[in-house]
Amino acid sequence: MAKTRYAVALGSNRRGRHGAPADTIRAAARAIESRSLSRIRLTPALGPAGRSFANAVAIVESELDPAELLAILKATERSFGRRSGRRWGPRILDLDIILWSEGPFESTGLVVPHRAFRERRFVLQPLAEIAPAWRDPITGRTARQLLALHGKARG
Ligand code: A4P
Ligand code: MG
Repeated sequence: MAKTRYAVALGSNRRGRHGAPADTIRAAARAIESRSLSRIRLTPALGPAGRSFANAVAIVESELDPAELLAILKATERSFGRRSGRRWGPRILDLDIILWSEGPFESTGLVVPHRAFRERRFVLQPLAEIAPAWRDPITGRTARQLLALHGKARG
């Protein structure tokens, strides 16, 4: 396959072998050979995860399909020390595929675009920063529009 583009969301709310959450995000962006990384923001935890998160979005170019890329992301999470455990639990590193340049993809539990990204400011803000014109293939809205709508929905 020719090179395709991905938007990958990175999150961390526990120290790991690479240091504090923001250092973990920077090291993870290098590990997945991302072309560009948004600013890293500290965001309050959504849900019962507790400690606040460092969050960012990276752009990755790859010939892999989404299922193959997810396998690499999971291996990276493991190499950073994340153990599988409670969903939503504190984690050293969480890597989610948000968007793929080739459109929607679904296979064995993997859903792209990520099901929840339109409701998550901690994803929309960095996404709109590094890829404002990227269009969500489901709603037809750009990242910038989704961020603006999110702001309105929350007043
Ligand atoms: N999966 C399905 N679609 C995708 C996708 N597009 N990208 C499946 C990645 N994975 C996808 O994920 C569980 C399974 O979801 C994967 O094996 C894959 O087959 P996981 O990463 O192992 O588990 P998780 O991270 O606990 O679940 P998930 O759904 O990724 O959690 P969330 O929804 O990401 O929530 N608050 C702030 N402020 N910032 C955060 O980053 N993150 C969470 C985690 C909660 N609160 C947060 C943040
Ligand atoms: Mg995840």
